[in-house]
Amino acid sequence: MKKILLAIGIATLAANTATALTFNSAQFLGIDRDANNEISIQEATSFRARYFALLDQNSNGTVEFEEYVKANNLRSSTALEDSPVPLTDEYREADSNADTILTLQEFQDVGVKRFEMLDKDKNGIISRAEFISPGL
Ligand SMILES: [Ca+2]
Ligand SMILES: [Ca+2]
Ligand SMILES: [Ca+2]
Repeated sequence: MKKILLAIGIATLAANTATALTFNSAQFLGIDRDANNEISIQEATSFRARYFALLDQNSNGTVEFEEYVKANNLRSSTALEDSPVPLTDEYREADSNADTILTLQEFQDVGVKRFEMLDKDKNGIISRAEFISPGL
């Protein structure tokens, strides 16, 4: 079950998989683990940690851009295996020191920023209505 929810979340983040669920509800369900229709900062942080672990394919605690490319299938299947892929906005946003290595800290900083952005009424919780693209 964990794996399935995670897969839904990642597919949604990649935003190129058509599912019956909208972006909003698919990702929301994956993050709201206690299913109370609210996302707490703890749930957001733990979602970001799970997402980071998936991206970190060699489990060395950092996500190099190449890992990110592979995890998100950003290189077209006809491209050469090591052909360059331009940095995505999401990666650039997270890589605050621009060394093309994401640390968990950098990745979580973005999560906190996004959380604060989404939490329009500043009550420390993201409601379904507040949860809009690009989500967390
Ligand atoms: Ca890694
Ligand atoms: Ca970095
Ligand atoms: Ca709120």
